[in-house]
Amino acid sequence: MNENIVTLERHILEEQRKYGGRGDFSSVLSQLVFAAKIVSAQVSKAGLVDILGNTGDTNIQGEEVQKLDAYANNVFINALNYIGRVCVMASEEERDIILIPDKYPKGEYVVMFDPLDGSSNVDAGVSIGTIFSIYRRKSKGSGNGDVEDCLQPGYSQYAAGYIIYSTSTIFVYTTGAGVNGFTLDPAVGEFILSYPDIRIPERGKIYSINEGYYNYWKKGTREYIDYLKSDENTIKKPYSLRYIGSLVADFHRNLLYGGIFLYPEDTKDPKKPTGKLRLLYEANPLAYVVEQAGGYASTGYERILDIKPRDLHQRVPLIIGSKLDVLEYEKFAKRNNM
Ligand code: P6P
Repeated sequence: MNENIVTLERHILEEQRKYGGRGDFSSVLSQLVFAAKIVSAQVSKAGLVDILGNTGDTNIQGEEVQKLDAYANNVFINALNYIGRVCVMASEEERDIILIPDKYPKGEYVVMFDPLDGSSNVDAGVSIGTIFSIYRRKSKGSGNGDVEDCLQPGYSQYAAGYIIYSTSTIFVYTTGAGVNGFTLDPAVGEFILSYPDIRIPERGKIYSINEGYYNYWKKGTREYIDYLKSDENTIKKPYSLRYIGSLVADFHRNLLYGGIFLYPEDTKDPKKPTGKLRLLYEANPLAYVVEQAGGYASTGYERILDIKPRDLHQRVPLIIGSKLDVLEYEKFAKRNNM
C-alpha cells in the first residue's frame, strides 16, 4: 500500500503520538469512526430495505422519528458505552442524559451528538449527517457523569466534527489543531485523508437560508438578505442562494467553497423564538470546526462558542461560515436589536 495513503486510523494514531495521549481519546474517536461506517452502510441502502418511514414515535423535539434516526442513535450509543472512556452522553433523540450501564467502566470523556441530522430528507435521497461534540468531564470521580458535564461552553470542546452521508461518506473533525476530512473507501472500509487542513475562504459568494421565512425574520436579518441582493453590495455580487435544508450538507459545502449559513431567530414558531437549531450538538461542534478552519459562528449578537449552555436541547440562532460574511451580518443584527 502506498505509504502516502493516510487512513483516519493512522491520523488518529499520529495525532496521539504528537500530543502524547494515552490512547483514551483515540479509542473514543475510533469508535465514532466505526459507528459512522455502520450508519453509512445503512443509509446507502436505505431505499432497499424496509428501514425507511417512521417508527411512529416522536423525539423530544416533537419531530417524527425516522427509523434511520433511531437506528443511528442506537449505533452511536452502543459503540461508545462499553469502551470505558466515556462517562456520559447526550443525543438529539434522547430527552435526558445517557448514562453508561452499570456493567461497563466509565471514563473521562463526554460525547454529545445529533445522530442523523436532516433525516426528514432521507426518503428524497438528500445528503444527511451526524454531528458530534466531545468534552473532558468536569465532575470528579470515576463514576457516571452528570448534566453539568454536558453544559460546558463550546470553547472548551476537546474535539468536534461531523460525518456527511452523501455521494460519498466524509468524516470531518478537529481536535483544535486544524480541520481534516477523510473519505470512506467502501471497497476497503477505510476513511482516507482527502481534505487535509481545510481552510474556509474569509468571504464567500454563497448564502444559505430558508427565504420562505422572510416575513418571520427580525428587521436586521431582512435588511442583511436584501443588502446581499442589492446594488449596495459592491463586494461580491451576486451571491448565490444554496439551501438544501440539511444542515450538515449546507455547512460542508460552505466550508469548502466559502459562504454563510443562517438559521436566525424568527417568529414562525412561538415555541422556538431563537430558531430551530440546537446549541450542544449542532451549533457548538460546527462552530468549533469552522473557527478551526478560519471561519466564525455567531448568534448575530455573540460568539456561539462563548455561550454558557442552560439545558441539553437549548436552541440558538446560528450564523456560520466565512468570517467576513458573518461579521457583516452581525452589524445588521446588532444595529436593529433594539
Ligand atoms: P427548515 C433538518 O430538519 C434541520 O434540522 C437541519 O438539518 C436544517 O438545516 C434545518 O432543519 C432546515 O430547517 O426550517 O429550513 O426546514
